[in-house]
Order: sequence, then C-alpha cells, then structure tokens
Amino acid sequence: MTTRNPIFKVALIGEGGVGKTSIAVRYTEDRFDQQMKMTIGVNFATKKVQVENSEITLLIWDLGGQPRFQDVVMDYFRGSKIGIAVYEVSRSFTMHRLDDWISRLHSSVPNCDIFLVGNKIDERLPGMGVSLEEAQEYAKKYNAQVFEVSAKTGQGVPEMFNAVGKFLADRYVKPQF
Ligand code: G3D
Ligand code: MG
Repeated sequence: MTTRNPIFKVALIGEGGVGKTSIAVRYTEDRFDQQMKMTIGVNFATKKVQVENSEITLLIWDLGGQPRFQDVVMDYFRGSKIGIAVYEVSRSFTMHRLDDWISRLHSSVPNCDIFLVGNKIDERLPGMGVSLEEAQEYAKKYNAQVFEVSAKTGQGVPEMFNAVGKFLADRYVKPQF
C-alpha cells in the first residue's frame, strides 16, 4: 500500500486562554497576535510536515475552550490521531485540568495519543508554576511526550509539531520500498 501525503487529525485541547489558537497560528502562519480573538466553535488549519521520506499533512483542529462549548466540541474529537494537551507553565491548575480534557477526548477516541505542551515559557518566573520535571511526571500516566513552547516567540513550536509528525509517520505510515 502506498499512502502518499496522508492526512492526520490533530486536536488541540486545554483550558481557554492557555494559547491553543496562538500555537496553531504560530505554526501554520508564523505570526503572533497580541489580541487573539476568543475561539468560538472550531478553527481548522492544515500544514504539511516532511518526515524523512514521507510527507504528511496535519489537520489541526482548534477547539473552543469555553465551558459552554464543551458539549458541542465532543463530536469534533472523532477521528483524532493526536491530542495536543496545552497548559500554561505559570498556571499549574491548567495542567491538572487537562485530566478532564483528556478523558473527554478518550471517551470519543479511546486510544488517542497525547502530547503534553506547556506554553508561554517566555513569561516563566524562576521557581514558579510547572517545572519541566513536574510536567514529565504528570505526563507518565498518559505516556505522553512533553514539550515546552512559546507561541509568542515561536520557541519550541516547530520542534513540537515536527515530533508530532514523526510520531504519526512512525505509527501509521508504512515504509515504501
Ligand atoms: P486559547 O486559544 O487557548 O484560548 P489564545 O488561547 O491563543 O487565545 O491565547 C490567550 C492569550 O494568551 C492571548 O492574549 C494570547 O496573546 C496569549 N498568549 C498565547 N500564547 C502566548 C505565549 O506564548 N506567550 C505569551 N506571553 N502570551 C501568549 P490576550 O491578551 O489576547 O488574552
Ligand atoms: Mg482559542
């Protein structure tokens, strides 16, 4: 079977305000809006990732984080291959709230793989918030890779999506001989 340029659905999840939309915009358009509009419903973006010999397309679903949308977004998880679970490194409750988001995602897609992403590292104060070690400890129960990023400066964002691409290619794309 040759699968050229397969498309994978990636769902951004996490509390409102942690920077999901900003991460998607930084990655797909390489820009940052200081005044990001609150996401109503769902935004989509696509981007091709080159992984060794294969090119894959990420279809990035950016789900609204506001509580009143949570029931609505449940349906949109369907078919996700990766959940990018975003928290804000300076606000540890946003990481712990991810249990809820991940269980919602898993109730729709039971074995969906998780990446744990700490955003806004440009704002981190030494000794405050969530350390990388704490995030890695938290990530164990989801067998998730951890990345720390800043949508504002762009730090870590391409590396994180490249790792998502590589993970998907390793898992789902058969070698072509
Ligand atoms: P959401 O989609 O998860 O709800 P947004 O989050 O992308 O809308 O971002 C929420 C706020 O955080 C926005 O500010 C945005 O500019 C800011 N933000 C996002 N990423 C970063 C980052 O990496 N660093 C910093 N310092 N700020 C970030 P406003 O002021 O519009 O609420
Ligand atoms: Mg948003």
